Amino acid sequence: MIHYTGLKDRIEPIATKPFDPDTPLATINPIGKVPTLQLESGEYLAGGPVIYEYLDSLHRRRRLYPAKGEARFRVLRQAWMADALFDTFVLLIIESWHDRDSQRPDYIQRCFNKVVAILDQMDRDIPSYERLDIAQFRGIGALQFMKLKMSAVGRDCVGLDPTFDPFAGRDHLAGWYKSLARKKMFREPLIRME
Ligand SMILES: N[C@@H](CCC(=O)N[C@@H](CS)C(=O)NCC(=O)O)C(=O)O
Repeated sequence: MIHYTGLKDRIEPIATKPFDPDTPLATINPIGKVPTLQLESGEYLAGGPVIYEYLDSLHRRRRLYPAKGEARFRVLRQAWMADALFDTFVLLIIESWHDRDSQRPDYIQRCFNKVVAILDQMDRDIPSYERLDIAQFRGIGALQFMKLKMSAVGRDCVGLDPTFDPFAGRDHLAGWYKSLARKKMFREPLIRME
């Protein structure tokens, strides 16, 4: 989104490890979560939904958030689904940090069922996607994150399949992802995720 909005030179990316107790993040945002955006005024904004809408108010290209009406709330719901994919996958990552003996298989399965349900919903939504909007940006981001982490999470979490392919059997999702993810603006994250 930063590339789309042309704001790259106005934002300084700072890599941080939010779960590291020594992260200075909490001195800016008391709940210590990424994403956090510190403004020149010293004020801060926190959370993807808030930060992305703020950034969308700063550029001169076509807005990624529809201003009003049905389109706005459809896109907000789709963006929220994409966010939920990211959030649910983070829960699995956290669970994968426990020894296998102390993991909760029911909880892992519950989270993974949600991941599958979100992928199915995205697959159903895609035929009605129109021009590039915030839901599509968030969807690509969540899927890139999932692709990056799936094999490790699948290997380390009891009951998951590390070879799970989010695109298998989801032709709309696969086609849409393939056509967008190769675009330059989606291939150049501001901060490389590990
Ligand atoms: N969907 C949320 C994600 C926020 C989130 O869960 N961030 C995690 C990423 S790992 C975090 O910073 N966790 C640190 C913590 O919970 O202390 C958003 O866009 O704001």
